[in-house]
Amino acid sequence: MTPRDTHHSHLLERRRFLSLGGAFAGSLGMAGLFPAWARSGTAGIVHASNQPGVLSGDTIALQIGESHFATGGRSGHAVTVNGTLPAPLLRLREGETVRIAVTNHLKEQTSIHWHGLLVPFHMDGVPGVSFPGIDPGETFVYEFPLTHSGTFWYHSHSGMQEAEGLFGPIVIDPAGPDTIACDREHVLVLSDWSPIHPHEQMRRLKMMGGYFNRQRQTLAGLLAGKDQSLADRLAWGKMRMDATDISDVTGSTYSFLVNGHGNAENWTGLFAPGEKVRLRVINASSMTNFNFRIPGLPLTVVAADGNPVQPVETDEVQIAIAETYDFIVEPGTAESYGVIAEAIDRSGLVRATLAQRPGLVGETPKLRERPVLTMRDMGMDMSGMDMGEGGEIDLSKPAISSMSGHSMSMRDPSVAAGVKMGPGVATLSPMPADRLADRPTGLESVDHRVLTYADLRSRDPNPDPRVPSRQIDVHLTAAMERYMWSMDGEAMSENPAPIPFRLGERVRVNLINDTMMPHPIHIHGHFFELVSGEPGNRARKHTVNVLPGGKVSFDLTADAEGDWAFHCHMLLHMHAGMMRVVTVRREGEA
Ligand SMILES: [Cu+2]
Repeated sequence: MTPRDTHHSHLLERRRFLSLGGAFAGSLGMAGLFPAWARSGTAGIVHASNQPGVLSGDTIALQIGESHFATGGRSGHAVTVNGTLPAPLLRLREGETVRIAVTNHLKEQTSIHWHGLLVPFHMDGVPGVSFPGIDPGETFVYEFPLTHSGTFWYHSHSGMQEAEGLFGPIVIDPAGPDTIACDREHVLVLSDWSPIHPHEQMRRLKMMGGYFNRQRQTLAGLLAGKDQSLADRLAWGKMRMDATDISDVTGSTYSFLVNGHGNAENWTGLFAPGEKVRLRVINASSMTNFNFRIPGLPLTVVAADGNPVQPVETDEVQIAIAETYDFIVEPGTAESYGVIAEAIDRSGLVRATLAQRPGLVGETPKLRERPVLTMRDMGMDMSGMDMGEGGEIDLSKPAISSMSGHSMSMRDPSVAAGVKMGPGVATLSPMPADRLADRPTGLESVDHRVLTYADLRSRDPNPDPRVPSRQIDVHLTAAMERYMWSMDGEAMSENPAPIPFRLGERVRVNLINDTMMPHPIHIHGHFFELVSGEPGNRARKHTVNVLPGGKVSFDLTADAEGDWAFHCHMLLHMHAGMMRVVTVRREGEA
């Protein structure tokens, strides 16, 4: 590039900026829309900062209101905190107590839940479970001690406000020096945003389960040898399932965003050559699990759901809704890298950029082939079965008949004693496999390293070494065609009995996915240990993505008295009923 060219491109960049400024001037103004850490070209977040959009100290005020939001040519209504999407970063310190006054300027009730923070249950922010909610015009003051450090987030637990933009990051610094060393930090909040109101999305999905799925298999595709074999396809068709139903609401509806920026806005985080950069990545989407990667740059995972893990290097991580991961990356002397968050159904991606200076655009790979589900995703564990000659399944025959001698009914109640059978339970996984060591959906055969849950080992020893005294099964159930989602066959609206825990008891919870979608299951008020590998340093999380047809076990110490929400973090699934209340009571109390 000649100096003249450089000058020219600067002019272009400046003109682009001015025209963007013009486009937004009528609504909110660009600067007003994003907190400083979320603006493109940010140098990152720094400790004890007074950056605009970072709220610190022991007294914080959040104003919840309506704003206009625009990205990539789509625009519409948003629910925001202090006028921004994402909401301001709360940067707090372990060991301190914080008071957060939340004022509701909406015409409907609101609430804020502090996702992953261990707080007293009446400060947990779930209307109807932990407190009454915040009515229009009211202010509710949350007050709680900060008992642990890490990367977390906050979001509304009322209506569909989370999908409309009410989410923001929380960084809690350790009381002592941070043991995860780095030269610079960025926060990346991943989200999905649609100008179609979530209630309208729900209405359309109820009418037709696959409404937003524009990737259905075609006869032409099958004849051309793409997708599943015809036999598989027929077997699936008979069961009224669609192997491309990976996500309910897809890129045809959503704009995928990094810190509120789509591809055109290209959120850029800066680095200097040779630096170790910590990326605090939060999936604040309402319905999108993301595959996260930085092509050409290995990711060293150093924390999951806020808790430090033994560093593990990988190339790609599926970040389920509501999970957070901290990565260390070392970009060296390269000028820029593309940061890619691809929706797991491959209906779209968002690219942000890590760069030495603003104005560069990271490499953007093409969307990869859409994933197609397999028999394992239907809850059929083939590993222990006699498959006949050569141990292979005969795919020329319909799946069910090729497995003679085994009960392969997809709705046999004897495999799920605790499930209330009814129209809301279309299928039960006949042989759910523990899938913690499986690569997640769609990443089974990519030709680089992929993180699995089994790779995660806690850096610090688990606090409660006891073996669980009992175990419970919780089935994730659905009738996808009718858009009915439940736990153990009962939707939350049917008022199911809460799941009771005794204060202090240690329980193993087996989550069994009887559907063909992954469900990110979240429990409030507790961390749990994933049952994978030797005990002692198991990964401690607040959310776990249960792969289709599979199962996940976790051990939990019920050490937080009160009532807690326990639910799928796909917002529309939670609203349809995949939720329970968990009660933690002292011995002898009802
Ligand atoms: Cu779900």
